[in-house]
Amino acid sequence: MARKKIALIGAGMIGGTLAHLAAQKELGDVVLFDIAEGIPEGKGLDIAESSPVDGYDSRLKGTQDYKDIADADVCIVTAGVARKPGMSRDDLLGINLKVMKSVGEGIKAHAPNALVICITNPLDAMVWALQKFSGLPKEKVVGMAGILDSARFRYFLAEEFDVSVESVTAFVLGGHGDTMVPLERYSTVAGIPLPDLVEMGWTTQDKINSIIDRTRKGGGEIVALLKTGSAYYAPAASAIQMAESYLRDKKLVVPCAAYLSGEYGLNDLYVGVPIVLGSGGCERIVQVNFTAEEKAMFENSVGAVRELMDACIKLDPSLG
Ligand code: A3D
Repeated sequence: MARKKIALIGAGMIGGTLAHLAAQKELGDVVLFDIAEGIPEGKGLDIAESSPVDGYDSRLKGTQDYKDIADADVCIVTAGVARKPGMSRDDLLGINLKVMKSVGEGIKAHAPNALVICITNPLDAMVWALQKFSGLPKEKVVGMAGILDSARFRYFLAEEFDVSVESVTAFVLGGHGDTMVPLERYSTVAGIPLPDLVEMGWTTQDKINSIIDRTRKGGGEIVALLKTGSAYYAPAASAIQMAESYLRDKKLVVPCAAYLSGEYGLNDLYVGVPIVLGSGGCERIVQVNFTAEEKAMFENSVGAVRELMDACIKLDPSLG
């Protein structure tokens, strides 16, 4: 059986980490594409030189030519600019929208059958624009944010309870940003929901509230520490989980930015919802019932995503 091909569009901090993880897990051969000459070639060669030590056979190639991504099975898009301290994700919109246009056209021309996973911020608006620019089927274009946001939530909860991260599940919906919606009653330790854990005396509601706040600001916390860019290890790990679920048809139920056509009463937008991710791409959208409070938070988050989409349309009326 021929190896799968993973194309990484953008070979910066996340792109390089994606290449390393994809190769180590032997998900397939890896092509790193970037406009910066030498960076994708250098990272590809450096990672390839670690393969005899680690014992994997993925091939890695760096390029500035879209032809090299031909027939990729998965394209993971991180091209664009990342946040620096003092910047919000939304500040990136103008530059990254132009980048999505060129990336969308490159993927359309050379890898139209791929699953496309967008990571570039501001995520929900960029994945929406990327789908339009590429013209790929909506179920084959998804955004990575929810796995990362829930991983952060899970990590902070595991620390609070002093239990394994594997025993903690978390449920985060909505747009990727400060309006994201962590759902307490669907977040558990070994199936026991957070409100029950508060009743059992494992923690207090105040502590849960501050963990939720830290989760919402999780990206900013890393930006403030790094000073030169944003998070890349956990974002890369999250996107690799999505690629793996698609390539191995695992059908993981994971929160992703997915295109809604009627689900949650919404149309023509991408926002974070739980999906079944298998060989068909986004195979199903899981619709949960909200309490009044959760509904208000979700609507607020959707409003923030729509504002960014409107800003995109102003910059590029072809998206309207
Ligand atoms: P960085 O290390 O700057 O890498 C971006 C790369 O994109 C650079 O190597 C650029 O040369 C390259 N690039 C720029 N324009 C183009 C183009 N037209 N075609 C191809 N390559 C191009 O950033 P990073 O890897 O740290 O982050 C990448 C993106 O992910 C940023 O927009 C971040 O804001 C975003 N991000 C999203 C999340 C989510 O959870 C959604 C988390 C962390 C970062």
